[in-house]
Amino acid sequence: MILHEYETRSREFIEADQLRKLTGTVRRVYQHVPFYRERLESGSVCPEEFERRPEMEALPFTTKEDLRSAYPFGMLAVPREELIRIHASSGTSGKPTVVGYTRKDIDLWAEITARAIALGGGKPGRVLHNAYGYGLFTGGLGLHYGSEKLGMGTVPISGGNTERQVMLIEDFKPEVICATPSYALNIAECMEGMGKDPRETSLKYGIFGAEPWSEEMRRTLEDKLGIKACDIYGLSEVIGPGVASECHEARNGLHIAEDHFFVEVIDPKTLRLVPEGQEGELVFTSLTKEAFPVIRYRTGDIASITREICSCGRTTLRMSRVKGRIDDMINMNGVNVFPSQIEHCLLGVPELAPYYQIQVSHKGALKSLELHVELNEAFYFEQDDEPSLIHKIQSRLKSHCLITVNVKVHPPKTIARSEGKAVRLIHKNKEPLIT
Ligand code: DLL
Repeated sequence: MILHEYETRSREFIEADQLRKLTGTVRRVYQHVPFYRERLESGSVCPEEFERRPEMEALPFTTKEDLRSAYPFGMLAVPREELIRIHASSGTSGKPTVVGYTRKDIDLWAEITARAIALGGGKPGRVLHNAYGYGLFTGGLGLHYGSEKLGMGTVPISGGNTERQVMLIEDFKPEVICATPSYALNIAECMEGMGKDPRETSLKYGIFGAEPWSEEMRRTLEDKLGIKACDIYGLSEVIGPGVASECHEARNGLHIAEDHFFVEVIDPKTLRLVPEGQEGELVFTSLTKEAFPVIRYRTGDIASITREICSCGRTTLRMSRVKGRIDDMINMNGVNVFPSQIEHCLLGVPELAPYYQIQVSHKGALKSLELHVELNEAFYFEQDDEPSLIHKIQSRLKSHCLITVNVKVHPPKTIARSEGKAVRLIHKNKEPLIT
């Protein structure tokens, strides 16, 4: 097991270290980012005051909207000339969120992702097949630098051209694959289509993230590919992949890189902290970033955290897998449900392949949910069986998620496959939100 010294420090050490770094971040943003200076002053918090009484609740939140209104470089804490990398996170509409990195930021990000890869089973000398997209998205380059830093033979294949991916996996014999879970599934299916057994490759570990996925999807991927699958989390606004990642020993929650990020979990309605173990919105403050520090960034992602020490021996705080984004929560007649919960129900149905799409139709205040599922090619199925299959799916969703849905069954291989982040939730006829 490769352990970074920080990962087994005592909680007292970690918390004192975070506090020291936090006061540094507050001082820096106050001096260099007009947005934060204004926000801190309007809340009557100056860096000296925060140092005397370091109360997180006194600090302002930062939202995606705040970052968008500073487009492109308004949130930088260093002169633009000091950036050596610029990434952007694509929004659903309008301008993207732009994030910048100094040389020091890139070095520390490489260290963070190297640690994440080591947690997930990577080792110097092994080969890593990196199928996250390269480009403005932070997945490809983020994992790439970490893999090189760890000393792995890095294959910068990016996403797409799946048959070629299969050929290179066969020829280069990587032990580790990095991809979104939905793309990893696509690669496994492509192998099967080419008459190869995905369990027979050299792959031993998968490091999957960038989109919500369920425990059932983990089981499916582990079974199909004959690997151990770990979750990796991150977001461009905070740094990119590597903010938190699972260890392959326990695969039970994601270790947060607490030497670089301070985490809080809040109730998204009241904005108050929720007790440890309770689900809420993840909020991150960066502790060491130079170019693009963030204070209490509201991620929109729902998860919980625990201080319980992991069976791998690491002491760093762990977050649960992300259940989904608040924006993707579907409210059906007062019941809230996330696509990952629907996935949980569907993947346990043997007649179905692990591909689905959820369509929400809006007619005024009325909402209806249509679930598109795909038949498992390997399962013998007759047209007459369809009503009982639909009934089975509906009862599972009723009992697990308390919702009623319309189900449409599609023939094998007809639901769109993903090459990056899967689009599983589609809103039809949604009226524009008035803000
Ligand atoms: O998705 C960074 C990343 C790349 C993470 C590769 C992991 C692996 P963004 O494009 O800015 O950055 O999207 C960030 O994706 O707020 C979550 O909603 C979602 N997300 C990221 N990782 C996970 C995960 C990258 N493991 C947004 N589970 C985040 C669930 C995830 N959702």
